[in-house]
Amino acid sequence: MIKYKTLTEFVIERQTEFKYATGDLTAILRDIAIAAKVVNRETNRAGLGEDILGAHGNTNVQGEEQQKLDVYADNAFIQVFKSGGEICGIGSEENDDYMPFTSEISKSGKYVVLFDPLDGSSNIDVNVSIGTIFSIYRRKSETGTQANLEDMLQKGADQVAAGYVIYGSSTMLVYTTGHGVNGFTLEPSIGEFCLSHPDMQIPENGKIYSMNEGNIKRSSKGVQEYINYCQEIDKATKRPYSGRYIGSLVADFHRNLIKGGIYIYPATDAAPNGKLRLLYECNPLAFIAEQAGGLASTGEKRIMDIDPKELHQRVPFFVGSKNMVAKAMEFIQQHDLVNSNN
Ligand code: AHM
Ligand code: MG
Repeated sequence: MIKYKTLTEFVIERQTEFKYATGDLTAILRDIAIAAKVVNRETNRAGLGEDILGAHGNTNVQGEEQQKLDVYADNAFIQVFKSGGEICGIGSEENDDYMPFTSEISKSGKYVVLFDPLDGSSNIDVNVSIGTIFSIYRRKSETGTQANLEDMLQKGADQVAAGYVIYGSSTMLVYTTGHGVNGFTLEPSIGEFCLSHPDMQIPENGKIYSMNEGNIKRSSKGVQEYINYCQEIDKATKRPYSGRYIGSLVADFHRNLIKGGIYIYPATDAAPNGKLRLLYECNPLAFIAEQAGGLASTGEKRIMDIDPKELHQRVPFFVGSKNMVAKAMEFIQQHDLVNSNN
């Protein structure tokens, strides 16, 4: 019989790497894994019923149509965080405001979670991979009180853990606590996430670029020139690179993490700060990218150094292989920033 190492066994084995109370992280990741399995079960049967598939009828705070599974996943994660006792409040991409938990046990929780319950949810109806992204911080407010906005608006550099779940051809949970990145695949026959991708490293160079090129004419000169560069023929640098864009951030990020590549969601005329949210999407993936040896930038600034000003703040996002992101930043520097500084 093959002996798998389960997520829980792994976290317990490595819990001294987590500088706060041992056991806390184990409990939080256990809760995330439970909610992920529930969401996984629903996404797997998404084609089967009108109760799951399609639009919910509401729009979220960003004006985007919510899918039924968005709402389902949001509730599933909130439920486990509420009852776990380690989390004192959450911020979710699907909710207008952050949510402090009011029970005594939750008020004694030392952590907050910022998350996107179901990213790429416009892909559900067409059976394309989607994901959950999460970011965990120590609270700033006093233990025993209700969580406040300051607990939520923390720099990415202050994350104590972050990760994502990809509901793909298999379901995986990938996380970091700042000591490398490890990936676990859900073994459906035993219902456990098992270590399958230890110590994940993103190749320094890659051959894949991922951007919605439908936006290219609305993008800055620097972005246009970088995409031109990706498409040029040059044997020495193995160009042209392959264009791969699923339109599901977790799936695009996960592929590039394994194979090497760059994902770009730039500022455009229509979306001057880009589309992706700093707290729910960019910070957690930036933490993972850096821990795997990659980079994450707005094109100008390290993502994890940004001081968030609001919950649903958006930022341009360049993430992936170190040398590819550095190259893209050279183009931005040369064509966009130099001009804007004059
Ligand atoms: P969502 O959080 O509403 O699902 O939006 C985020 C998604 C990402 O998964 C994906 O990379 C991007 O939006 C795709 O946007 P676009 O269709 O503009 O390329
Ligand atoms: Mg999202």
